[in-house]
Amino acid sequence: HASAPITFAIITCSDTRGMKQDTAGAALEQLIADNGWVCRSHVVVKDEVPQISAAIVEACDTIDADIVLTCGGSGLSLRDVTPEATQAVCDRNVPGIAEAMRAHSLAITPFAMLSRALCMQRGTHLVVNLPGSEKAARENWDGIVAALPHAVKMMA
Ligand code: MTE
Ligand code: CU1
Repeated sequence: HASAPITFAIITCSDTRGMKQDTAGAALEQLIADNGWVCRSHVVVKDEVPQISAAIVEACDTIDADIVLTCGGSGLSLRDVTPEATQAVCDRNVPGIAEAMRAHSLAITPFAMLSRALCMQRGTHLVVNLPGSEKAARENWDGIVAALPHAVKMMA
């Protein structure tokens, strides 16, 4: 029988955007659906470590999403704390996914090297930091989407 669709949660991290302005999160919802996968939740939180970490824990432990996509807060501004919030609640680094995002993105813009994005496991859940602009989020998704089904299969 066909395997169950991969489940996702989206956490947009922004001081300035609400759900209405979150075109990157909306684009990710559409990309998930286009693949026949399921987005179980989509929230917007402020650029604060406790809020972001709590949203990641809820997405993994309560919502039980296979893959948690954070969106934004991975740059060099001192307000960008999404990687730190990710590291605080995850146990293992998966560097190849972040490397793949940056390798793919560097062919598009040198600004890709300014991403501090992490990809980490929290148990059998995968947390991926994506950038916050819609264009950048789409391009980073394109760089990793091919490996996501196998990643989820390996964590089962
Ligand atoms: N990656 C791609 N593919 N395209 C982009 O336009 N923008 C970069 C980078 N990665 C970009 C990208 C920029 S300008 C920044 S500051 C970092 O992602 C971090 O973005 P964030 O702070 O929105 O998370
Ligand atoms: Cu930037």
